[in-house]
Amino acid sequence: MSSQAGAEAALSRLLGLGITHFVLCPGSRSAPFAYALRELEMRGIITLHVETDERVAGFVALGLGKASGIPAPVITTSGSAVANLHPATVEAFHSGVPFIALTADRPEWMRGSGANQTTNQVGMLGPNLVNQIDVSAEDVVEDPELIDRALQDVWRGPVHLNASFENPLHPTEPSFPVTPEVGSFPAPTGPADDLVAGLIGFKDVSVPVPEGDSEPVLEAGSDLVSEVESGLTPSALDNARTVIVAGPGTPYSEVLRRTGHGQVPVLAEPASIERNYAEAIPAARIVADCVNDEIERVVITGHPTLSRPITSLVCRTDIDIISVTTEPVPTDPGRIARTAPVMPDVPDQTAWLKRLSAAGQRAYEAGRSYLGDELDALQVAAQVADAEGNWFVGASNVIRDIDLLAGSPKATFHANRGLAGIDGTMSTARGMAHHLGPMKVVVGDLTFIHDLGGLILTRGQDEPALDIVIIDDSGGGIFATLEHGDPRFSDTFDRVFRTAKNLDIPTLARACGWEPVVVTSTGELREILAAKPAGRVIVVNCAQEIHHVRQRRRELTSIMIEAARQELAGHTPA
Ligand SMILES: Cc1ncc(C[n+]2csc(CCOP(=O)(O)OP(=O)(O)O)c2C)c(N)n1
Repeated sequence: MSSQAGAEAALSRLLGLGITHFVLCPGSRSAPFAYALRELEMRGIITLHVETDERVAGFVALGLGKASGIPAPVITTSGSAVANLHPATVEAFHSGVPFIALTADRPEWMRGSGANQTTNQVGMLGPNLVNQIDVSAEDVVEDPELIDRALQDVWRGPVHLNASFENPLHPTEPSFPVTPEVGSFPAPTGPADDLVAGLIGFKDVSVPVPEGDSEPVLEAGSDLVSEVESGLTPSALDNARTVIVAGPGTPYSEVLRRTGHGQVPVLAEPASIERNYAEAIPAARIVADCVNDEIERVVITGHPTLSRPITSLVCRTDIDIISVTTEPVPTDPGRIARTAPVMPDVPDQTAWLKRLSAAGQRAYEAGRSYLGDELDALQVAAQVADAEGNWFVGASNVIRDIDLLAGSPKATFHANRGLAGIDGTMSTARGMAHHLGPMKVVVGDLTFIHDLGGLILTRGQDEPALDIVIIDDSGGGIFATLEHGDPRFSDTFDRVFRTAKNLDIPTLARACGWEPVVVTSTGELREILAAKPAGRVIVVNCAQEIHHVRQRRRELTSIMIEAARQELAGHTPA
């Protein structure tokens, strides 16, 4: 059953209930709703409101419901986006305003696996709800009236409809072959008994805890468990060709450091401490792609989620995957890993490490020479990758570009990668700066807009110096790198994915007490990035044709893959 069919069936039911205002926030998992809503907007059937910050979107929806008595569903992607609906949900609950949180989720089988942007959304807005349901696209197609049943009491407060979607998330057939009918919103049925009694009809929906999630899957008494847990014998693992895949997560790094490990290649994301280790492979995701067949064991540490090649590597079922974890949700998107409480010692694999390092270095050099002097999002990422000091990096393209373009970084990169939200980025950096000292932040324009409140400083309060670099490519460039950027979806792309804003950032920055700087050349960028943080908002105008940058990213990746392959071909396998 396609996700498209599920989204269209759900929206048809909402139209049937006389609901015609919808508030949409851009995202990837929610794409089936976005395409369907855009289609309904183009056919003149609904009024669509597009917002960036889900907290704002929640309140816009609250206002629509409050004024009309008819709920305006607010649609978000998965992850922390959903949590941002909480303030409006509790207000709707306590003021009895019709409100629908329509949130997209990962399929049930991915939940609890530590996969990107995957969390427990079911129950996240409760208990301040009159009802909540958790359905798949298939459920809705089979029984569309379950939407009506779930919304029976929506006239008196908020309902959470959590809908899970499988890939593909873009349309694969014509949308709405039969134009849906718009009905009228049913009159309230009168106070329900439980409401009169002061009780809320909250229906308990237990969060499914996937099997094998909480317990390590290594059998007690197995070599690895006993050796790892007791004495950390150096020979805990045999000499199978191993890579350590490292994501952000401090406890894991402590574990790594404590036990030490041999000369083993580390495929590390920028925000993991391991990225600054000598064993970290430049252009790791490119190298992972090229040597995938040669890898015999993967040890996962932290929460790596950034790239498709690494994700598919850690999901391989034909090799040994070990997830080193102390956290409740081990990263194991393939649900196949053995888990271990501390890093097992891996025997020295110096020749293998050299082979991968050489390939990574060659890919890195090829990538950097491809970039040239053009001022675009890739150029900013490359220069940040070469910078020094503490950087807080926004989710979306910039962290992925740094991942691709960093050689041996001198800087320490921080990021909110637990759920890869674009919320609270500058605010988190401000908090960290109180401990770490002056910092720099680099974000896309939507990530900046999402956290505008974080720009406003309280009079008389000490704040460590921060510089905020904004890659202004007029909206969510990342969506152009996905299927949604395909020219056949161009009618829809700008409106519901890219969602560019009319915002004069320098004026806004000045109004909030920051010094605005607009960068228009690669040379200027280099100069300003070398300066110490000083309360600046630095706008890098990267508003070239977004599809041009998409093309450049593709060319960059294939040039880097080609370079790595050449190097590997001239190098004897270890
Ligand atoms: C809180 C939250 N809402 C929505 C998303 C989905 N999302 C991921 S990237 C992105 C767009 C980011 O745009 P921008 O900051 O301009 O960076 P660019 O894509 O141009 O690199 C969105 C909306 C998210 N990750 N987190």
